[in-house]
Amino acid sequence: MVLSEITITKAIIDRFSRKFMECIDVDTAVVGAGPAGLVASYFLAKAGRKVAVFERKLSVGGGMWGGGMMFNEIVVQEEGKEILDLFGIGAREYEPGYYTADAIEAASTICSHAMKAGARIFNCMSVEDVMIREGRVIGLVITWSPVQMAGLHVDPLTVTAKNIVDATGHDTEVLAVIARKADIHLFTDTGKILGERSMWAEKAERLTLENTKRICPGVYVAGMSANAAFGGPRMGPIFGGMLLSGKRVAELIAAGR
Ligand code: 48F
Repeated sequence: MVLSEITITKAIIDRFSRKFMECIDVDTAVVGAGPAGLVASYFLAKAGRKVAVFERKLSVGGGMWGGGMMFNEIVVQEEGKEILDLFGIGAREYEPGYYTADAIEAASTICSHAMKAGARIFNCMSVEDVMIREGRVIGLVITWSPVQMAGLHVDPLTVTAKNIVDATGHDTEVLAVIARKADIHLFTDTGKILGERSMWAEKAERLTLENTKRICPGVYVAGMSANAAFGGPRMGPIFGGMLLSGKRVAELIAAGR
């Protein structure tokens, strides 16, 4: 068989276009393919929801690959270990209640499970704005990340979603654009983003779960974004809260809460 470059080109454009077309109106759009976003997309897809994940970077996994300060091991406490076990990620007890896992195994395995469950992930796509109708966020405005990076003057495209998950980590990027551009009152004490506080692992891990919730009509927060939105502290390279937050947000969406 003689390989044709044109067939290769057509195959990629054709397959990608179909995949993308299937995701321009979804049940849930997850912004950010870090640990919280990936776990959320796994559970949502598993529950039969049509879910698309938009990730700014070329790679998925967010802050997980680098473990702590690029020592590529993560720590997970007892509560979060159930998620590692579910995905078959090797966890070793370090001291009672503290487990470690290889950061590369964790990130790649969670991503693989999310995709095999049916989630679709679009890397190199950045969410730069939202669409709002009658006080509810109904969709995302997306562009290619390299367009943003190069500062090119190119108009974006849009996707609609019944539910949006801001899993963008420390910068709460979806909420930030809502706060900047819309009159929507967030379900926080002030109605605005409260902002992340300094490192306190114990408190932060607990609060991550509490703060995982609907933050305005159409939008949920998960992972570090949830803590930053509700004024919780950061926690550093312990990941149980991130994993459980992804599961929690999927449960809330499935229950319509
Ligand atoms: O930062 P990230 O890993 O968020 P997370 O899932 O987990 C936080 C931990 O990694 C760590 C921690 C300890 O547990 O505190 O920081 O809450 O992943 C967020 C992802 O969102 C992407 C970003 O590139 C990253 O991969 N992202 C951020 N803004 C956008 C975005 C955007 N506007 N559009 C698309 N993707």
